[in-house]
Amino acid sequence: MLAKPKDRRSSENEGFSFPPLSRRGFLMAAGAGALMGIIGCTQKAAEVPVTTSAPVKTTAPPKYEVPPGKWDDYIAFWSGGHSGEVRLIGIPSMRVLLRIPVFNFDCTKGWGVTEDSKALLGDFRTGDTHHPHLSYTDGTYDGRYAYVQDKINARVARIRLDYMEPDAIIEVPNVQGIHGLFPQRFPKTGYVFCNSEFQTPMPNDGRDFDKRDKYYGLHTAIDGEKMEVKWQVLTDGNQDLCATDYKGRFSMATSYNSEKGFVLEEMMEKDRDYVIVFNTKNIEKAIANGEYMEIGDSPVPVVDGRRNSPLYGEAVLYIPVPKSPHGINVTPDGKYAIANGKLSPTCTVIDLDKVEEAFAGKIKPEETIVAQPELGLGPLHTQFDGRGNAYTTLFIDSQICKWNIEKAIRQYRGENVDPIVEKLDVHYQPGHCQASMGETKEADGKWLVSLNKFSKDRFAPVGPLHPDNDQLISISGDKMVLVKDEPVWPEPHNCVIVRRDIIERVVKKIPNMSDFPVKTVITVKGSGNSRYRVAKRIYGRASDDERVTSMDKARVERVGEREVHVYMASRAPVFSPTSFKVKEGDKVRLIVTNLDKTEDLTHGVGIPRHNVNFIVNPQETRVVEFTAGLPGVYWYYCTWFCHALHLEMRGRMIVEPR
Ligand code: K7E
Ligand code: CUA
Repeated sequence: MLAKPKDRRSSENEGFSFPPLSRRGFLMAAGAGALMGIIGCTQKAAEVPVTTSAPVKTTAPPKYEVPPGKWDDYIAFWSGGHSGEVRLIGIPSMRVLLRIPVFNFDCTKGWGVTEDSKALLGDFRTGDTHHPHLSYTDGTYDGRYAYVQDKINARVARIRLDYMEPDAIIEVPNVQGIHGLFPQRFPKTGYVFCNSEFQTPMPNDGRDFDKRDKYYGLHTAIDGEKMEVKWQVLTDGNQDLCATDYKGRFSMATSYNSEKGFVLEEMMEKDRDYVIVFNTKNIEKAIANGEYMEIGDSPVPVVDGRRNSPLYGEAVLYIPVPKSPHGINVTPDGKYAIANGKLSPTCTVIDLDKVEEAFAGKIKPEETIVAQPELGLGPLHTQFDGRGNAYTTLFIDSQICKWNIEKAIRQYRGENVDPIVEKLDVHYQPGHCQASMGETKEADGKWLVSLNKFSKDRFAPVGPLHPDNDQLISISGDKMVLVKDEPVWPEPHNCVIVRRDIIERVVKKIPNMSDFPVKTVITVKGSGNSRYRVAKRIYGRASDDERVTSMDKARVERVGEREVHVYMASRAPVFSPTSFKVKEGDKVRLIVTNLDKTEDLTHGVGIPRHNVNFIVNPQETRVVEFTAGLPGVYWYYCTWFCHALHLEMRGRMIVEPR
């Protein structure tokens, strides 16, 4: 396995340099003022000619209001940032339709209260979601699942789209800072790939903590159907954002810390970082040939994708790009991957067929680059309208830059063309932007949302914490038109905008008795910091002894000296039983079945002083366990306004002295 590196493997030599930048150059060169911009100041550079939404007097704003009673054309999946949740938002109205607790504790639903959700969550009650993406078949959404990562605890969750609830949460071994996540787009998902933004010693067991060169990142492939960690690839440098191609050949990561720096200055030392491309087939082949290692006592096969690895050039390729790239996005026609410069004012356009040639050893990694348009300060993420245009957020310039991809390629070849079509001011400092169906081959070029990190003075003041500002922009005409500001609870990073019909055809309006989370299968592998936990929920039909099938079958069963099972039913506006007795210190297992069959007829159960608060949708059964507290009467009541007599929907838990 120790072959001599082939020519192509050493191609990213230090001598390679980029064409000189004509205008403002790298941020570092632009000085401390520009750098301040990155850390939140609104310093604006005024040298680039700008068109804004202001002069567009002739274009009537497109219709974006959704009248009362009408539905949105799109349902978008929004990340919730450090709230740890995922939100569903209608586009173009931007109405919030649903919040899906994922990694967080949520007392609206009782996420982290019910036994099924506790089993999924494991030890952690906090998360940081950045990148929600849906499962694909043949390059577009198939309506099965959404996936989202948790940066804090290096986890990936899957949400069932028929049920709009997480049904699996898995930890990723030996990594920290799961940031970029992207599902395989072709032929289907398939793999869900995710990146470790932080590098750690491998294994991370307290040795080597001070040795910079011993820190690595791991690119992880998860089986998105079975929710199992399949393999990992060890890389030099960190991995930030993630993308996949439309032919099932590659996954990709931007790497901004190839320096392996611990602190900011070290991370920004070099003028060049990388897009790391992972060749799925060749990695699978290497694993089949036994060319892998294991880290710590995690059983996951790890392929060596470092630059001095014999597998370099086969399993992985490092494409040099300017300083500290951030987002990576693939055009809907599948031809190009676009790496966003962040500290460079450019985007780098990589031809994915040429990447295949580079893997075949025919060309060098840098020869896969076919354009590098200079767009403005702080390019972070790019989107597409399906008509050949790209839309790049400029964080520091606080703009969306619309540019033409083919023109950028011609310019790179030396033609005198300007790829920039238009720039639109946004307010302020956008991270991601997302176009309707923009992450699929069906990008339809109707709407673009700019997810701005700062709202500044756009909304009435409400205290030191400001909302973010997500702005809706019409991109269906020749000009971009800003149509709406929407304050959002901090802080979403990204969203994907999905056609409504894709969701409408799968989502359940009323579950049935077989939609009960009957059990959660938990597997724990490895140990120490290589330990990882996989929790998968199985839905099915609860047996008749596990729930209540009619109001008169509600019952209380003492199953031991210190344990009581309470089988409760709800039908608006009553609970059955209307009271039950337990003893101080009893472990109480409360099983509640909502017998109502009407759409919308959810009930809630709250018990004072016992941390019990959860909902049960029509026909569902949910289970909560708690310990009975001090002797006394505790009124349990319905928390969900379900009926004219909702306030009367309550009963007494009587705790007797032991
Ligand atoms: Cu740019 Cu986490 Cu997608 Cu935020 S990342 S912006
Ligand atoms: Cu049941 Cu309110």
